[in-house]
Amino acid sequence: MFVSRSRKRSIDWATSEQKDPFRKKIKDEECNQEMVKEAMKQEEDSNLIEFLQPFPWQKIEAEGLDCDYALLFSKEEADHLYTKLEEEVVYLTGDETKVKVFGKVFNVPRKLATYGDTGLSYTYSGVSHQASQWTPTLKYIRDVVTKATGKTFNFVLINRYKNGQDQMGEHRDDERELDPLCPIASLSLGAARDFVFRHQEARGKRSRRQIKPVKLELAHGSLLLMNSPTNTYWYHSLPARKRVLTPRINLTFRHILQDGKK
Ligand SMILES: O=C(O)CCC(=O)C(=O)O
Repeated sequence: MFVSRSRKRSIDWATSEQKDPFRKKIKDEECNQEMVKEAMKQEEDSNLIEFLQPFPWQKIEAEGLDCDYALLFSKEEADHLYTKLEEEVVYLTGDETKVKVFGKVFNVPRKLATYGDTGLSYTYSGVSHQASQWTPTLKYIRDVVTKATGKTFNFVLINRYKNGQDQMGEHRDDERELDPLCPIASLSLGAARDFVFRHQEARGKRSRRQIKPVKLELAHGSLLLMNSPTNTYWYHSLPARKRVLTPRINLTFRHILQDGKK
């Protein structure tokens, strides 16, 4: 897989067995196993440190809104992951591509796919989606996101926008099955797109309060963490943008509670 950030360590395997092949063999094998374990642990630790350090997180805060944003992947890595996802991800078809809003059924203006741990499903805008098994690239990205955040995720919702005409309307990710303590980790690949948060009391013409929307541009290779309680108070959307001519893939990693348990 694509592990350009990890440093490879080498171990000197030879030595003692060559010097005394019979009497020391078993002892040396035990010793080698210890060395392998230690080397693997060091490799894991060094990967973790490298993933935690290279990118500065940017804090985005407002009343009831708490997000973190960082460039997780370099352009080269992000290009590679985008290409792999284009090969691997199978998007939903038929009724599963529809959403129900106030009892009416609409086609979604983008493509959707759902992957995750076996047996998980997620009800999104009134339609339930079964998780397909993680692909190698999705697993890799999930693990990098886990290393960067210290959180574990068992599900990913994938949205593919063919160009700026595809979009996502205002909504909150506040479904009952989502673990409220786990942030939603949103990874973007492809065309940069505007992303808008709007406070629930500042929506519409007759809104009760005047709270400025929070606007960001989600870049290629970026990760946005929506921490609690953001999705309680703020709606988010990905508005249409005519000037955007190329596709974008967005992955929102989530932690779904199985039978109401973490
Ligand atoms: O594509 C995006 O950045 C928006 C995704 C989103 O809002 C969602 O999955 O709930």
